[in-house]
Amino acid sequence: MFKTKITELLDIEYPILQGGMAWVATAELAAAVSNAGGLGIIGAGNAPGSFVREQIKKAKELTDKPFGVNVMLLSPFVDEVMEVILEEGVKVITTGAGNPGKYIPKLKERGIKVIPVVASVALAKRMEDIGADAVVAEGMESGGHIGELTTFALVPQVVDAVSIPVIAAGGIADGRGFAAALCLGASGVQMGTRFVCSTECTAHPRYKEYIIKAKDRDTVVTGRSTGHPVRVLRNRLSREFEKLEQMGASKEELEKLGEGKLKAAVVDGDVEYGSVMAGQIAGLIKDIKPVKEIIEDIIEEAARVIENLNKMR
Ligand code: TUI
Repeated sequence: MFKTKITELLDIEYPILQGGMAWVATAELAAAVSNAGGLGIIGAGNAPGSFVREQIKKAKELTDKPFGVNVMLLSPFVDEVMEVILEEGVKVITTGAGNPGKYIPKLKERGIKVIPVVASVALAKRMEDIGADAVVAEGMESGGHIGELTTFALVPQVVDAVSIPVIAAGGIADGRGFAAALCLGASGVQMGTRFVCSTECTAHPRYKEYIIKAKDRDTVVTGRSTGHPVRVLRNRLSREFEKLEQMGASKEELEKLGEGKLKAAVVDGDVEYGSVMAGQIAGLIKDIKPVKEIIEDIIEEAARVIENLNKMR
């Protein structure tokens, strides 16, 4: 029922990608998503090439299915991570937080599928022009580094502007969101926060619980003044960040405050003074369940929702 250009392009069963979240999207989570019929994606984040190589090797042991790597373009290790991706024969990459243009020719030459995450029509078109296989159109409902537009406004505009398949991201965590994304013209979805709250996700239990406890208005965007806005769940760190930003703190001061804080939250479970990146849809997520169940529930609910569309009107 949900065969799309994305299931075909990536040779997967369901058009569901797992966001390549730094520290959170480990080989274990990525392999679980791929084994369940989606596309699992290892998050390279700010990690060096050697760490990414280990993760790729581990994922290869855990699944025979295709999986991807997300390259965070603000990382100081982008060049070596790209080298590792070429050497390890990774089949698909996504990129985030920037323009991957200069890397695309070499990746394409080696037959690697390139799917940049974009937050605007202009970047989507540029990516199509230089050979991207698809784009993820990510709305500002997402967790972590975000753009300006909402998913509902961004996705149909990107769909109309490019001919390559579009994957919707931001604010999607159930079958209704999945079906809505398809209605907007997307060929698939990418979800982050929903997969954090999975059994297989290796993030600290307190990180997962903080998402489960979150209500609709519990995320805030910090770092707008630095040019790198980041959506997180409100806590002591976000309040301190906001206070410093209001006082007109320099970019350097703010960056220093943020240093190591994502790891503190994800690995050490410091949900008060760590950076608990999560999307606005956190308020909808009420349980931690196996990846396979998350995906199957979404597909089942979406099928039901679509079938009921005519009856509801
Ligand atoms: O990249 C993400 N989400 C992320 S990256 C990240 S790590 C980080 N930590 C602290 C500060 C900054 C990053 C945490 N979450 N999502 C994909 C995404 N990319 N969302 C928005 C964009 C984006 C925004 C602007 C992509 C390109 C862009 O402009 C580039 C251009 O040249 O126009």
